[in-house]
Amino acid sequence: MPNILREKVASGELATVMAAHNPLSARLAEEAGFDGIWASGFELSALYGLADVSLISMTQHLDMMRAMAEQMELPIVADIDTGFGNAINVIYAVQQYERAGASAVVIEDKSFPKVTSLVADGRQDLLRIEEFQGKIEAARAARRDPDFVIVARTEALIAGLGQDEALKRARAYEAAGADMILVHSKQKTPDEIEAFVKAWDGKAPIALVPTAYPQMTVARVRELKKIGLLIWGNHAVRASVGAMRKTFAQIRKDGGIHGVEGSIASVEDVFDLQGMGKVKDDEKRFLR
Ligand code: SPV
Ligand code: MG
Repeated sequence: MPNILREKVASGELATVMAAHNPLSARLAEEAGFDGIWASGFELSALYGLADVSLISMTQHLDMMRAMAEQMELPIVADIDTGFGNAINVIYAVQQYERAGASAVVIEDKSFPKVTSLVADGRQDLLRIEEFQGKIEAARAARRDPDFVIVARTEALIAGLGQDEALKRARAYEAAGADMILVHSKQKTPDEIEAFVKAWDGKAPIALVPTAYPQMTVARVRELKKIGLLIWGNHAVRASVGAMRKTFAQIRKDGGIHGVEGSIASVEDVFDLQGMGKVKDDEKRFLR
């Protein structure tokens, strides 16, 4: 199967992917028209009620990613955090994720166990540049399909090390063979990221996760150029939390479910998302 994401990267187009944490949220992202799915570690951790600090195992994340891949054609960008250990762990992870149907993996330059990026005063320890280059090279060596996209993510700005360090790391990771560079920032405005994008002198396209600076729109990203991948990082789980909290509170307040009927999805809507129509057709064809 052609890697649609690779084709977009090669043609200099922008791909916009939405976070998902299970096949249902991935299907809703597909329905909304996004170019792909971000198999977010933060979202899956939250789903288990756990902090995004390397508590979820590779198997848990991989199983969910595989369940999504089995149900859709959209490319999946798998968030594999630090690669679950050193370069040896990265080799195994890349083999597993590629086989399970991912189109791309994002590996970040933090030490294992990592701490979620956007938390205030989070402990953010970065690997030595050479060590992370080894992990990128290991990822390249492990992929079977040369079109499988390897994204190197630098957390230099998140760790407060500044733009020079972020650029130095991005250049080193491109030299190690990364297809794309993800640079993350938790500044509340896009200034820090825009400065990085303007200063970026590499050939690899940039990937952004503008969660902390929501003023960054698709239109602005196109103006800035150099950006190949835009990740809406956690909007599936945040939308669900908001909707569930509101609905549950209203049911408690009303002493019944009558008040929420108009604002939640109908049972028929969920039947459609589950493929119940096909089950009924198949029953007619095959059940005797
Ligand atoms: C994720 O969604 O898991 C990410 C993005 O890696 S962030 O949580 O902002 O680090
Ligand atoms: Mg993550």
